Amino acid sequence: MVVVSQQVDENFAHTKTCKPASNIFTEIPEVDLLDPDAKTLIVEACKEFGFFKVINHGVQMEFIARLEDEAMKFFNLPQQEKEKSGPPNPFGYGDKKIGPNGDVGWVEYLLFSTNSGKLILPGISESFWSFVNEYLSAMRNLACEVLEIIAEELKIGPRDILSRLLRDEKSDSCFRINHYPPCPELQHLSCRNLIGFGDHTDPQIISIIRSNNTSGLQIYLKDGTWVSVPPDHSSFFINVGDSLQVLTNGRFRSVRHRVLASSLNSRISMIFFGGPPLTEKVTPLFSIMEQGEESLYNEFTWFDYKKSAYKTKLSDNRLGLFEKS
Ligand code: GA4
Repeated sequence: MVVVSQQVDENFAHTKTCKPASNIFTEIPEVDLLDPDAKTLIVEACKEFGFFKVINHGVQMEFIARLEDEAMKFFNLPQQEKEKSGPPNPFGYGDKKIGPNGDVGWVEYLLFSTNSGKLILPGISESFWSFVNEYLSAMRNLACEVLEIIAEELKIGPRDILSRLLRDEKSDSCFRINHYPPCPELQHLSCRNLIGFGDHTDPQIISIIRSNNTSGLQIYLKDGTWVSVPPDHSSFFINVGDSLQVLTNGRFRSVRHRVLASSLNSRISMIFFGGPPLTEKVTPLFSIMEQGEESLYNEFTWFDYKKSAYKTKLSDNRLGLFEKS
C-alpha cells in the first residue's frame, strides 16, 4: 500500500489509514426535543449507541455560521500566525499532533478551556472570542437540558442531579474546533481513508458535536462495525462520555468514534465537552443502583481520571484501568 503521508506531507509520516467503513448509519436515533417521547428515545439511544442526533434544539443557526466563519478565517491564516496560538499544552492551536502521547491525525484545531472567560489565546480576535463564549453558553444549556431529561426518565432524584455538574462554576469543561483540510492526493490512491481524528471515547460526561455539511464522523457499534454518520449542519450530535457510563454504572455506553479526512471537502466541527469539577467523585449515582447492585468501577475523582487519561494514547480503553476485576 502506498503511504499516503509521503506524498502529502513529509511532516506527516506517521499518519494512519484505515479500512473503509461502507455502512451509512441510517438508523441514527433522531430526537426532536419538542416531542413528548424525547425522554424515552434519549435514554434508549444512550443505552444502545451512546450517541444520538438532536433536532428542534432551539439554538440559533445564524450565530453558529458566524462562529464558523471566524474559525475558518483563523485556519486560513499563514501557518506561522496560527502557531502563535499554540502549542496546545493542553489548550491552544494544534496541528496534526493530538494529545501528549504521539497520536497524529489529518487535522488542525483550537482547544479552549471553558472556564477561562478572561483568558484570551494570542492570535484569537476579540470577535472570535466573543462568538466562542456565546456558543459555549448555548452548548452548556443544551447539555444540561439533555442531562435533565435523562435524570427525569431514569427517575434518579432531583432533576439537576447530573446537570449541576456542568452548571457548577468549577465545571471542568472544554471546547475544540477541528478543521480537517481536504486531502486531494487521496483520490489517486487505492486506500482512500485517512484518519482525521483517531478512534477514541470522550472522557467527560457528555459531548455535543456540530459540523458543517462534510461527512467523516463514524461511530463504533456494539456489533463491532464502524458506521458513517451522515452530516447535518443544522443538528447537534450527542456523545455519552466515559464519566456518564460510570455515573449510570454501565447502563449507558460511552461511544467510540473517529473522523476520516475527505479528499475533496474541508470539514469543520465544534465540540463541547461537558465535564464535572476536578474534585467531584465520578461514581455510580446512589439513586440509580438497584438493591445489592455493586459498582463496576473503583472510586475515582474527575482529577484522577483526567490525570490518567493524559497518560494514555487516544485509542486506549481508559475506563478499563478503573474497572473492578
Ligand atoms: C479526547 C476528547 C477531547 O478531544 C480531549 C482530548 C485530549 C486532547 O486532545 O488533548 C486527549 C483525548 C481527549 C483523551 C486522551 C488524551 C487526552 C488526547 C489524548 C491522547 C480534549 C479530551 O478531553 O480527551
